[in-house]
Amino acid sequence: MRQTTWEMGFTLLSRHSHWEAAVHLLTVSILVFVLLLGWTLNAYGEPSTSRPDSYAILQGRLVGDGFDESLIRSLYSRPEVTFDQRGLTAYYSHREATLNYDQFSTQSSIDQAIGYLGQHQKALKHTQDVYGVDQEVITAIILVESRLGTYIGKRLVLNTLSAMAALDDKDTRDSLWAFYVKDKVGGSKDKFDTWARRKSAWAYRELKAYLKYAKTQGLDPLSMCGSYAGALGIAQFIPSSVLEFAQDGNQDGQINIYHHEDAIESIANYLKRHGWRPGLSRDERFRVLLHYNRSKYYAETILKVAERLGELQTR
Ligand SMILES: [Ca+2]
Repeated sequence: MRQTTWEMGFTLLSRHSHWEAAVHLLTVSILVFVLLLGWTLNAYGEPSTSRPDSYAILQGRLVGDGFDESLIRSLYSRPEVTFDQRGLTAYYSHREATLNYDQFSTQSSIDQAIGYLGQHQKALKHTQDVYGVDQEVITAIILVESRLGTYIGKRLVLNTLSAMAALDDKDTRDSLWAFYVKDKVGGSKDKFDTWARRKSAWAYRELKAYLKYAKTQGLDPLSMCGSYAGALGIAQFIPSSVLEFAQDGNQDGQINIYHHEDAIESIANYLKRHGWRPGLSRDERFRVLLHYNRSKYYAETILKVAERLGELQTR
């Protein structure tokens, strides 16, 4: 038989001394108060960060664009799927932040890159011979993109791209604004809406590319982590670049950009396809690197690190 909390309290009163029972009753009352408070905040406070139901419209769009309905439904019903509103808010507020590239030219970073050149010599040399892209340039890119493969981001790529893509829906956008962005970031709603619409269109295209990549390579879409911006792997490619430029460097039959050999060859292929060839001037190399990242500071850092690695290699 079920007892209500209050009945349990009175039962205790009859079984124990009044004093002891009063303490028990007080404890039970506090517990009930805390539970009620929690329920109230949950019902009327901030929405939960885990709201896969926000993806209902998104799933419909994917199915409409030809993705298998049962695969999409089962994917989005898995417990790893979250709608991270705090993550989106942080991304919005940091979107104009710039990375300090000087950290990659320090002696410690250069030493680590030299170690990487030695450790992956076979793949780097082979790639340099086949693609005509200097191994020092590939290493410098891997250093800056993922600290030589040691920092590839902790967010599930599917969640990052899905959350951004879901901002296409006005209600989802308004909810994110009302509960998070308005107070935590501020600024104008119009500016936020413009950003959200542009970002959601981009993210939806990248999400489709990502699902296609996972499917063709037999990878679980919920097994890959990436940056808050949706870049993945050692080379931090966006999914559409993965589809177009990534290579199976270790020739194991799968393009896996979390494997060093595959990442090394993918970077070389990307640069070659954007005009890199042996004998380019420094200025021409600089311009090819701007295709990888539009920041001039980025391109300059890659060249500087690669030149330093070249000097140390020839000593
Ligand atoms: Ca491979």
